Amino acid sequence: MSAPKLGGQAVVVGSSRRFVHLLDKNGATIKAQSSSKAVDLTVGDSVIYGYRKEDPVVTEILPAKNYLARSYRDETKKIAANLDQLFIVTAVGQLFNTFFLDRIMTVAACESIPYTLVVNKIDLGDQETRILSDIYERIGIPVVYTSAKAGKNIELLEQSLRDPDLRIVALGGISGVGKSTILNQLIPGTERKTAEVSERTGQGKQTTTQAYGYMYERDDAAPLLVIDLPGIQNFGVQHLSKQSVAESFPEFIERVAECEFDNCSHIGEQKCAIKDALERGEIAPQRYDSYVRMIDEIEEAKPY
Ligand SMILES: Nc1nc2c(ncn2[C@@H]2O[C@H](COP(=O)(O)OP(=O)(O)O)[C@@H](O)[C@H]2O)c(=O)[nH]1
Ligand SMILES: [Mg+2]
Ligand SMILES: [Zn+2]
Repeated sequence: MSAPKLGGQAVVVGSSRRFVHLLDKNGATIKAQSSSKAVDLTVGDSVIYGYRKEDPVVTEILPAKNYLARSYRDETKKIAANLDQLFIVTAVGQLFNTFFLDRIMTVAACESIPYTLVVNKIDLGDQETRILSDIYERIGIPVVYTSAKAGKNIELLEQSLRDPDLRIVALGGISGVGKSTILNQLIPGTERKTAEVSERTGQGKQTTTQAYGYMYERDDAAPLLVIDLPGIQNFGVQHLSKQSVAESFPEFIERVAECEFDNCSHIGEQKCAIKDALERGEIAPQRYDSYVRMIDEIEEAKPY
């Protein structure tokens, strides 16, 4: 009889109906049984696993420093855990959806997850998109322009991934903006892997329906986990407080001290620095609309 196998600490990189896919400290993949403990696991979670006879099982979930989550109906759904950086991917043209971008930025900011906006498909021409992306540059959000198809400026992303403090990053955005194409530029072969995973879970091969993490090898630092997030269209924010939504807008924070009331909602009040700045054209109307829509959604969910 062979010696009993030892477990240890690992990171969740994906899950299917019966298994959770883990990555141990040496970068080895472990296919663990889904136990009752593993039910609420999120990609990016750190876990302790052990062996039940020969089979790896998750025995403990370690506390996460953050969760990227969204509201869906009355539930809060976790999407990824322990993110050190979120690359919010968009594309030139119709896919540049400011409502979506502002929502995912708010959700990230509320969990203190730093984010970067990636404007992809610049090979298609980006004149009109520049007007929109400038809005984000002006309020201090880092913006990177790429063409994953032409391999353009991917090195700028690679450069930011070299930061040794990064352990887990994610690519988020609506379907079709080029997340998987970017990922495949960063880590060649992930397209194939996505297909293999999908086969196992019995889901469609083309669309990424679940988050999945891939190892990115770095010369001078520990390997980095890059999570490809599913192309979520509707980022519900009902789980957030109105206060934290307002605080997630950098262009609001620098002006709120000038509002007449400390608890100004920046919507109905007469003397409001945010509305004044909007009027003067210093705050983008798209951003203000996003804010009002999020506040409305929270008030509809909690009408008291
Ligand atoms: N023109 C152009 N097309 C791209 C670029 N990046 C991705 N695409 C295409 O956009 C479509 C969606 O890409 P995909 O990576 O699957 O997007 P995802 O849904 O965000 O993962 C595919 O047909 C890609 O070939 C790009 O930089 N330029
Ligand atoms: Mg994809
Ligand atoms: Zn105000």
